[in-house]
Amino acid sequence: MKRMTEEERDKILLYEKRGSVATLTLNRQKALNALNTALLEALRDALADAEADAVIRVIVITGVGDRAFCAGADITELLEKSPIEARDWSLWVQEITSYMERLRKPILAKIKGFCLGGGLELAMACDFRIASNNSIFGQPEVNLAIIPGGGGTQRLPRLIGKTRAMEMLMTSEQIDAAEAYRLTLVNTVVPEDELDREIDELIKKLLSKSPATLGTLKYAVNRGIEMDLEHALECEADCFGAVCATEDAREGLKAFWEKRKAGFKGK
Ligand code: CO8
Repeated sequence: MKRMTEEERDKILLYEKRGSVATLTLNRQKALNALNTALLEALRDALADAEADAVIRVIVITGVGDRAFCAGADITELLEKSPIEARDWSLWVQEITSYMERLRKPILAKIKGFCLGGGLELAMACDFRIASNNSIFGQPEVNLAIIPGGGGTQRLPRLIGKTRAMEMLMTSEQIDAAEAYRLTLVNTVVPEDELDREIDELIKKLLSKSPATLGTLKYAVNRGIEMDLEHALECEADCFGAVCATEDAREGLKAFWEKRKAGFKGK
């Protein structure tokens, strides 16, 4: 597949680094930020850049404008795919969402407006979903006589339970932010004008922790949750041992003992 130039990527995805935070903004406002291949490629490349940049400690994914975080996969592009191409594309999208879960930095979805189909699949691969009260969530694929292909059939039941997930998937029911919060599909719902402040407060909390510890914690949760309990607990113990070997853990434990604020270096 042809690699995009930086200039092309800048148009379809806004990628901004400020201090320790990288913000990736889906920038297809006229198409309600629908995910086409070019946008997904740009997203994957920006995530890889943010992962490799040691200064970056938190990643925020959002959509441009007030109407949509993302209205799903680009339907015009889907029309052109043969069944084999569709299967390969689904696997490729799943690789990106699985990569987001493996990436050892917290990823926050900042959601306003529609968060549908592939958009919800993208949000579900993030570690936090912070939504404005005008957000709408759903997996409307069956209305198009297709099914989710970016992890929705698996991550939705894992996040909210099989009963309501099956209902949302089969009926294409769209739910508002309050219901999404009730189902624990999102972490927080706030009025739109408080969204930035809410995100900033969360980022502040995350930046006060050891980045190495948060990375290992994310790994333990995302790896362990797919294992049987015996192996998951072993995975947790391995991770526990690994963080205890860090300078930050030494500093954290020592600072508690010395009744002072810890200073973490990410080592
Ligand atoms: N793809 C392409 N274009 C879109 C999409 C989309 N998913 N959604 C909206 N648009 C475009 C519209 O075509 C329209 O363009 P134009 O102005 O040129 O006609 C523009 O965005 C604005 O949309 P509407 O005029 O429809 O705005 P409304 O306010 O009337 O409706 C809705 C908003 C309800 C969000 C409506 O646009 C809609 O239903 N969109 C489709 C939602 C949908 O079905 N999403 C699922 C897509 S399939 C999918 O995601 C499968 C995932 C598989 C793999 C994972 C990939 C990441």
